[in-house]
Amino acid sequence: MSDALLLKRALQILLANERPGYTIPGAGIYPFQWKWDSGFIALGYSHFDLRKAMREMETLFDAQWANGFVPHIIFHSVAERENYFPGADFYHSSLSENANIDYETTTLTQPPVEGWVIERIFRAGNHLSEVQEFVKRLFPKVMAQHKYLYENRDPFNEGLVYIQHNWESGTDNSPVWDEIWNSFNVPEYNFSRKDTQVVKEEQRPPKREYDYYLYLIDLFKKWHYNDKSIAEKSPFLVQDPLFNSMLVASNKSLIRLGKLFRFTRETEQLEKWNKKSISAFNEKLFDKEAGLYRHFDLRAGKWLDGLTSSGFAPMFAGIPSLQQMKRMLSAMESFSKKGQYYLIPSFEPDDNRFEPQRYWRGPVWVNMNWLILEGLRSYGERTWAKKIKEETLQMVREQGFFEYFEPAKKISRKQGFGYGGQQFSWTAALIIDLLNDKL
Ligand code: 9WN
Repeated sequence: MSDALLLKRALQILLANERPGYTIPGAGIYPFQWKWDSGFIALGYSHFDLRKAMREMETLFDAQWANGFVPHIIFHSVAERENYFPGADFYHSSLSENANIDYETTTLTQPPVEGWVIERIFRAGNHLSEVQEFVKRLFPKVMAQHKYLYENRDPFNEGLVYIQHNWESGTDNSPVWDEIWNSFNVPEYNFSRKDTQVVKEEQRPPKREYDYYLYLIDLFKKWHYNDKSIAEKSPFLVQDPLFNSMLVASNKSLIRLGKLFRFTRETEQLEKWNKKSISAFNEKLFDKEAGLYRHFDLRAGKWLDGLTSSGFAPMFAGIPSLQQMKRMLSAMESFSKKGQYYLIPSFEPDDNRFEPQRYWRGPVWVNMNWLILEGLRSYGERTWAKKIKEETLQMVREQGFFEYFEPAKKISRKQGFGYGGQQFSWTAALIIDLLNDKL
């Protein structure tokens, strides 16, 4: 497929997934607005329609809570209620004193990509007063989100924030969570899965894992979604390298924007937060032996077991030194299984828990590839960045605009399809970005 055709398809997908004021990640499987998806989607829009890009972000922040928290799903459409589980009635967000009263949302968040997304939108249209006004309007909202995270998700004041649920990581069923699930017991829940009606079971998390996901939310409900109680009592409390990288990268973007738009007090605060975050990040999460960053379990007081593509995300935020970055390249090489796999499988292929078709336990994801290649480029590692870019385009050409992808090149060539949702928005949005890129 030619680049022109690929671009045309990508544009068609984004527009087909557009709803009034927001864009769904994928029809059938994800019928509402998702937080970090909206960030990648806005980036795609910024190449051809800045208004759509700005609106995607504005709609997301309309659902922000009183304490700055930004929920991970906004259940805009009543008509789609029956098509996703767990929905608004499971979360029961009004149990929290901070919940948004105008929108039905979840009570979990997702990686804070908004700061750097807004900077990219600004760069795409900085000469336009409409875009400048947008930045001025959104800056305090993104700032409020960061304040929420630093004040409520960093109980030991380390500069690293924790996630309270696997759905907050964006990498839902990564094998790194397995040992947490093995550390406690939960009841069997009775519910009807919606995801497995549209995607094959072997590509989604098993039912027993969903019981754990739901149980955590039930615990939080009991505590009225109070972060202090969650930090004190919940069995799931993790410092995630992807989530924290997005926070640091967004801090950096806000610092640059804050200087331009004279948010002086905020810029000083962001600089303080970031200095602390970056040094804690390197001291606590970098695994010298493996050559990449790890997840830290605050409950057990140790790294979680397993190497994931999230461990490469700190490059996007400029966190590793040049020497650490070089070390990460050899880790990346081993994820490729001597070139047999497309870069970058979501989980280390030599680990016996690796599953090439199952969601975040092995398949390649376009958003992770995009973050990592942007990170490499910022270090001047053009060869690797280009390699990931080309492999990503090739994989999408062979398999289509799926949610996630078969890593084995041999199978990819023959099979002609990927996994999970089809006509997936962030895959389309980021392909638009890659095709517009000069790399
Ligand atoms: C739960 C929408 C989202 C992504 C996540 C991805 C998946 C949801 C689900 O889909 O998660 O949030 O129901 O499986 O893991 O990263 O934002 O695309």
